[in-house]
Amino acid sequence: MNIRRFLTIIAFAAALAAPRFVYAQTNENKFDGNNPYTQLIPQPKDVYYDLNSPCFVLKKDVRVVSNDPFLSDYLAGHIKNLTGEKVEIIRWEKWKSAKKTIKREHPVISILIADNAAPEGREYSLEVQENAIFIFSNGYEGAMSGIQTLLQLLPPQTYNFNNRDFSNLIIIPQGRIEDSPSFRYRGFELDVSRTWRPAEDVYKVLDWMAYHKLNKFHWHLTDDQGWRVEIKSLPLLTEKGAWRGPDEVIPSSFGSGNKRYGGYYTQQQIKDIVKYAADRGIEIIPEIETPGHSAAIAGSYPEILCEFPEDTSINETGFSREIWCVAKESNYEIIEKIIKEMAEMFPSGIINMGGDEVNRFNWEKCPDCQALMKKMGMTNSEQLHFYFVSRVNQIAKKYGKKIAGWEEIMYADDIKDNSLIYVWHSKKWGPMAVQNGFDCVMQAAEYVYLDMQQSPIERGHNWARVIPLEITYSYDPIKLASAGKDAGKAASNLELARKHVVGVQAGLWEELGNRPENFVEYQMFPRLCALAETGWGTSRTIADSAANYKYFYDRLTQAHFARLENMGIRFRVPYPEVKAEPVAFTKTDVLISESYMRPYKITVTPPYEGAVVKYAIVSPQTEIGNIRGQKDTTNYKYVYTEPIITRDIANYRFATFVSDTLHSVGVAVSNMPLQTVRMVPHFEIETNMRASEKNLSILKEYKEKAYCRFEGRAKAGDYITFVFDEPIKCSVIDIVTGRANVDFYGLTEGYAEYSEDGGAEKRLTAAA
Ligand code: TNX
Repeated sequence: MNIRRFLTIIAFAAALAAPRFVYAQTNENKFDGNNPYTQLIPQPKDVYYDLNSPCFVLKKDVRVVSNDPFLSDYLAGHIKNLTGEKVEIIRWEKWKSAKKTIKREHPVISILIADNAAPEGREYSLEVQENAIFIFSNGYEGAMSGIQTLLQLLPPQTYNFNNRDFSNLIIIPQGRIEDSPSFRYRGFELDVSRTWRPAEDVYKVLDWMAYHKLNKFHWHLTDDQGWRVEIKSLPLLTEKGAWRGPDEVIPSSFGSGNKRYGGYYTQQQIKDIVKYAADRGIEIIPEIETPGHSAAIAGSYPEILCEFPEDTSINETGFSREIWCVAKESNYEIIEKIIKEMAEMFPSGIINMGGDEVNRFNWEKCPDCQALMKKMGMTNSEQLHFYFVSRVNQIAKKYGKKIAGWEEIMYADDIKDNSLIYVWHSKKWGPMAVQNGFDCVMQAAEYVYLDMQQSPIERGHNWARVIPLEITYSYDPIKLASAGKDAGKAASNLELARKHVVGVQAGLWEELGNRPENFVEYQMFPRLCALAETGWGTSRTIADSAANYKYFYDRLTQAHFARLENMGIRFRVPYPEVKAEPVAFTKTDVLISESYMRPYKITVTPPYEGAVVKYAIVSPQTEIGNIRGQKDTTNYKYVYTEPIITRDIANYRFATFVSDTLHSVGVAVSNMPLQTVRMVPHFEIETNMRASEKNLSILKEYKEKAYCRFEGRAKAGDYITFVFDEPIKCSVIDIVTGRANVDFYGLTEGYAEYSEDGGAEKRLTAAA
């Protein structure tokens, strides 16, 4: 292709289409509801616009011209959601020869990929003129990013493939964007082992990533609770290792209950998904967990384990003792079989071999591992891990792959030039990785582990911390990786961090992914929008961090929520703040209120401008938040418009509504102790299981998150009896086992006995 000539033609067409105009710089960084250039996520690098010149008008006769067939189809498909009509696509070659017939009344959107097409130092440019839009990019990924920016300049229905409400007037003001990301690696990791996600779900995730300019999908395909990728030479991995439940090689866990649960991707499905991702500018980096987190493969091929009487008990974090024996040569042959087939399925230059949380208990008992240690002159069993990683690295190299792994693999020999380290304990391992010259992806648990709770009343882990949106948005991977004990050290680390931190990634571990429905989306969004901006390198354009966050939050709630909704994402909606204060007694109050319960005034602060808050009047026991992930069946009937005066402050629940069906968790008055808003009947506990008095007393605290730790695992016949002073009435009994917020281990079946009106006992059975 003659690119120079093409550019000339475009310049010519552009000159015909509109007079040149002066662009205004948007450095004010303020959201403006009438200006789409202030509504983009991630915020591009350089944005110019002109609100005074005639706008580009998107009409049904718009044409897409491109030298890339997929990209033109992709864009045309999204535009059709707005116009309702098939968009004419003109291939570049044809357009070139037919240029004279292109008339001014046909708006044109052209996408051109060519060397040096983008402005210096940028990956793409997007220019909107009166009758034409141009995306110029040096490469495919940049062109995809340019298209994503353009989609965000259009109405949100462009993401809605079920849209039937076509608008006649779609306009974009004139403007120009010159853009490129700061991090070349902008990733999202999904664990499909703990909760099985079929291929359709993965396709959706890839679409959502592309919309946010995320370009690496780290696919956590294996773990203790399920092997999810077909390996033809090791068929038992998916015949057995993909399933858990009664009589399966993997016991039930994470609420999969007393039934067979699981699934896996066939090689053909994987290849299709890899292609789908590549079309959207996304590289898939697969992960096979070794040598720990390997109960699924150990269940299928027990010969990978050390040879001595096995202790298969698991501890409560699910980090099992079933790990690969390091000393068995045959194990490296099995690993080679896996890597060979993985290399055929995944074109990525990287294969992630896991390496986190290796429980070395077995190695310390295994005579063969002990002999190997002796032979190699090792003094610590951790060195066996490094030995294993080096061996796996050699195999990966044979298939042209770099090895990636969690930070724990870092001290293995000879992997520096052929590895990528994933840092999850950022404070310690971020600086350690960059100081030791390792390229790394920063996946700092305390900012971007999307399995963490978004607030204390919502479902999720919290071991890293509770991670609300602001925390994810404040993520600064370079700062974390360059932290040093003194200022001088930090400065020199900064250089190293800039050099070695290749990117950022958010991760969604799925121990708690089984419910409620759509929990993946709930945990991903909107926190992934914040991560997208960190990855793009524009999350701290304004020096004042509060103003910076406000600009993001305005773009998100005032513009991007509508996009997410049209993408079909059931994202997490922020809940309102609800406070109550006592209202002065009046004479009539005293008269009517025998219990002397004071009236209160409840005031609600909506979580963002324009948010609709609705409320319901319920029983005081109604759950607050969604710690247990049950479906919220509350009927939020009333729209909140002004403060409510009531004596029954315990009976009100409030939720933010984005649409009739998408709303936040329900919350109660937050500034009163639970006892004030709930009735607390007194009871004693009897049990045959062993626990300290202190632990048992926790059960009586009436705190949703409190739990009692018993000694040892529960067995059939164990019981806890709650003996209430007086009969109590309730409509629901929840039986929860596991840890606080994390009701995933322990029992798969249990029952509660209760009686109605003190009569014969009835049984309520439950399977977890
Ligand atoms: C730690 S992060 C793990 C995962 C768990 C996760 C839960 C990492 C490398 N290992 O196996 O799923 O915590 O938050």
